[in-house]
Amino acid sequence: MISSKAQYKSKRQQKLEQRQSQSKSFTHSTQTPFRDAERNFKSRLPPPNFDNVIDFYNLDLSSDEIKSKIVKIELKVELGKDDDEEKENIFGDYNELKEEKEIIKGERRIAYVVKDLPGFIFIPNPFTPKAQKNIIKRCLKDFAKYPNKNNLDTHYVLPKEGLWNLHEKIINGELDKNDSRCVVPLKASVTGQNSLYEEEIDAKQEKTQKECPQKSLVEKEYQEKEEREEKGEPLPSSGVPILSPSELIKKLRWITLGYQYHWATKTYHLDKRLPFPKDIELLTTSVVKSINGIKFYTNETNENNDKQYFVNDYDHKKWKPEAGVVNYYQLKDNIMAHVDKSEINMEAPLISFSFGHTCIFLIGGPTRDIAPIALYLRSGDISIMCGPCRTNFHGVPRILEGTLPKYLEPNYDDDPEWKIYGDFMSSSRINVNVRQVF
Ligand SMILES: O=C(O)CCC(=O)C(=O)O
Repeated sequence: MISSKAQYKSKRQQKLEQRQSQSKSFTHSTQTPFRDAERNFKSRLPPPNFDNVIDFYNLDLSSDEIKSKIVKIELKVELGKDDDEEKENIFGDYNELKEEKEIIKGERRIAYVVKDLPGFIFIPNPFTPKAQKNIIKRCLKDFAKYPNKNNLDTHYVLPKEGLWNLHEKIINGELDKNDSRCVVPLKASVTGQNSLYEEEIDAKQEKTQKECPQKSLVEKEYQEKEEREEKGEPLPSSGVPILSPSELIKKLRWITLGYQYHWATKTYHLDKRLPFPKDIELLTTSVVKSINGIKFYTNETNENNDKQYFVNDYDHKKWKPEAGVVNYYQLKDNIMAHVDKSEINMEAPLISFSFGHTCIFLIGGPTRDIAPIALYLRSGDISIMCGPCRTNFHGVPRILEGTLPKYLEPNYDDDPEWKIYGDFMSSSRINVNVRQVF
């Protein structure tokens, strides 16, 4: 007897599939094309359709339609190449890059553009594994701590030394399990709500009072609470879980660099400007220099049927990286369609670096009604949005499991220091994106 596969599906599974297909047909008739694309890539069952995702590393395997849209261009200057030859290349040693050819497919002089997306530029990974690891370490150890703001600040009293540093101490057995730092206290406890850790806060308060008798911790927290209420920001909640630094580090979603961002009003705190990290500044300056003057023909024509071209004329001498966001994704995370338009200077490009697992990146047009293009962003890849593309909707609907490059795995080489970072990266993707505000 020939059996159909459906016969072996459990009732629960059949119901689930029925519900999903019903919600799909509803979606197609009522949702925007951007939302449709997001739903496709977020779907676990049935799995997404990856047919039209642009893979810049395997263009020869792409459909003719995709091939006809992509143009390979030469960057104006080699990335990381400085007039001062003695200076260490911020993308890593070029000889090392050549030796690692099998795992690093990018070169330092090429980029790709998409004809119907003028202003979007893709640079395949120009980094050595070592340079990538250095930036990942910076994102976890140095950037994810005070005074940079992050998503956990609202609810937790974060350690000044940084969550990552405490996590490292715990893993390395350097912290006694009774040490109070093994648990991150909730802010709600100091603003009068329930918490199991009030004793700890009391102890902290006593210490603060000794060090700074004029201002107790409670007073400071109340002041912060009032400020948050005035600005319409979320208040600390006692309903969030109480966790150790090692558990909480996996809940880190973003931090801000340079001008700190106020998410509730979508504006920058002009009074909270922190020095921008030099290494990230150097990376972006090199990228902006390399794309200054690139030109290509788009798919558009004018009324005389003349082919239109796009030229990126943003002068790299004007580039000032002033604000940045580091996004930390766990495998199930995503970022929905949005436009980054809080900057006063919308002429300057937005530069974005990917590290760790591969993601699906969607980039559309000025509204969600324009169907987005989907592409893979792998570790080390750089994407740039400038010109008309600077205000286009974009998002990350999916991180792809099992795509961490070998050289970022915890035990890939004999670097004992990397092990703990590699463990974190086994379920993560990190994105660093940088903007000029003025
Ligand atoms: O993770 C990415 O590649 C994009 C992040 C992004 O769109 C954003 O932070 O605005």
